[in-house]
Amino acid sequence: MNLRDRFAVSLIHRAAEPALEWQGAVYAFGEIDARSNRMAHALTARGLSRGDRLCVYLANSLDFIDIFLACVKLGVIFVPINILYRERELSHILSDAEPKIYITDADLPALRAEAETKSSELAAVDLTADSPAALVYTSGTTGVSKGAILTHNNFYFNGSTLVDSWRITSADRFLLALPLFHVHALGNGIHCWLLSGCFTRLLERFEHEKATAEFLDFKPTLFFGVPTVYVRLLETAPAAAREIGQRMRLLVSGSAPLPAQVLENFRELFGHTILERYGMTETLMNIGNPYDGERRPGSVGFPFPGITARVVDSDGRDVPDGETGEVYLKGPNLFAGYWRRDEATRNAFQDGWFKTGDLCIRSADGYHTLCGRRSDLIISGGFNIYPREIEEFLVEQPGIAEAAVAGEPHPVRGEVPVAFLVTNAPIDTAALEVVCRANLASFKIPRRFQIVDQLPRNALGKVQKHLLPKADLVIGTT
Ligand code: MLC
Ligand code: AMP
Repeated sequence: MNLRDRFAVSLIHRAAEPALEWQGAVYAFGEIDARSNRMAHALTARGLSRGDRLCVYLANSLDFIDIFLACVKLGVIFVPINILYRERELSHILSDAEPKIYITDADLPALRAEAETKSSELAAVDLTADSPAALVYTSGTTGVSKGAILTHNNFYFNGSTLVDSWRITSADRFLLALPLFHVHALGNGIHCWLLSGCFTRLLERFEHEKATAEFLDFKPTLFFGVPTVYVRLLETAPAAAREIGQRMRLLVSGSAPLPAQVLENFRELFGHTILERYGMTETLMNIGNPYDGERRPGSVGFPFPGITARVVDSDGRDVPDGETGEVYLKGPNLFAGYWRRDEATRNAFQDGWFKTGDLCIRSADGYHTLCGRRSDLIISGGFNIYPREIEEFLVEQPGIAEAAVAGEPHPVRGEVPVAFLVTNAPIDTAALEVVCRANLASFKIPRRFQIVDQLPRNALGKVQKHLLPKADLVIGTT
């Protein structure tokens, strides 16, 4: 069965019930269905058909949902792009995915107008559970962003597993504030909404200044956030936090480590224990704390039903409980490979197990605790940053001979990137920041630039990032 058939439980069988609130207007499931059918005709008229790629560079909106559902129904491969990306990052994705259509804000008025004239009936397209539904770009340790091919069944398995595990029903009220261009909101958010039939309020983005008001106004029972969101919510006044907590059924955190102290402080303030889970673009959700039973601070819990996790040493042999190893995974959640990168796909697997690159310890009672990564990936506010991409950009700039980018702890974002530079001419770090801002997504801009005489390297010449000096902020011309 493909996703269109799966979504019918809500879009068709609950057609008259309220589905989505967007910018103050409420849309029934039947309207969401009809809108996406009309959009599908408009896209077909523009020449799109099954197997073609369509890129969107859009903030959260009803249009985003219309276009996603239209793609699902047509068998068009949906390629969401992070709206914080700049030209350099965009052009890589556009040349790699080779979309037939690329939609930005500027295209929406015309596309909407074209859709409005179309039929709200749509014939079925021949699709299977294994048909590709989306390419979601994720960077590898090489710094080259690769498109993870996610199938209809990957999304269905993930969504239905979460609906069951987290007891999501049509009685829930779901506040969806994360960006739809990543799998957290797309794979978990959209799919839990449509598979459960819960009523959802979609926000354009999470704005911490407005968060309390949104919670008090919408009265959600269900919420998904990244750790930065929960750190921000700790600023909520105690009376409001209690009121929000009383109505809430479940708050889930993922995409980056949730500090145990944040979980404890949140419990104190809101009276709720956040459920932390672990996922990846290539695998969707893997391991999660139990709905019933202990949600252990700092741990991500047990593999979801149907998923097998192993913790292995560098030779791929299982390590005993209590010892650190890499997480290997198997299950219907695993992606179908990287788009047009057979070698990278082969390297990502060993004997059918997906090698996550995440390090973990399993306790004797089966709880998994993540404790680092094989690569030097930085996660800032839930957005991934591959240092190599920034380093390559920095050494293209005049005066910079070598660059090393590392993560530095940050109280709200978790980590922020900082850059260490070896220069061969005087450089103006303020001007450098401006150049970075014009070319890289905002969360990738190094928060400090520190000039050093040399980078610490091991005998093989590899930079030893843990030996980089603690940075002092360098401002202005040096
Ligand atoms: C962040 N910014 C945005 C934005 N999110 N701009 C537009 N739209 C958005 N959706 C920019 C701001 O302009 C600003 O840029 C900077 O980011 C920080 O903004 P802020 O207002 O101070 O936000 P803050 O309260 O710190 O919260 C940031 C955040 C954001 C939590 C809203 O980090 C975020 O949306 N994170 C979610 C990422 C996510 O969904 N990851 C899932 C990946 S999937 P400037 O230039 O001023 O700094 C995955 C698998 C899994 O990992 O397991 O889920
Ligand atoms: P992405 O490539 O954007 O899908 O990010 C996936 C990565 O996010 C994983 O490989 C982990 O390193 C990290 N991640 C996701 N959830 C958690 C979590 N709960 N705790 C720690 N790291 C996490």
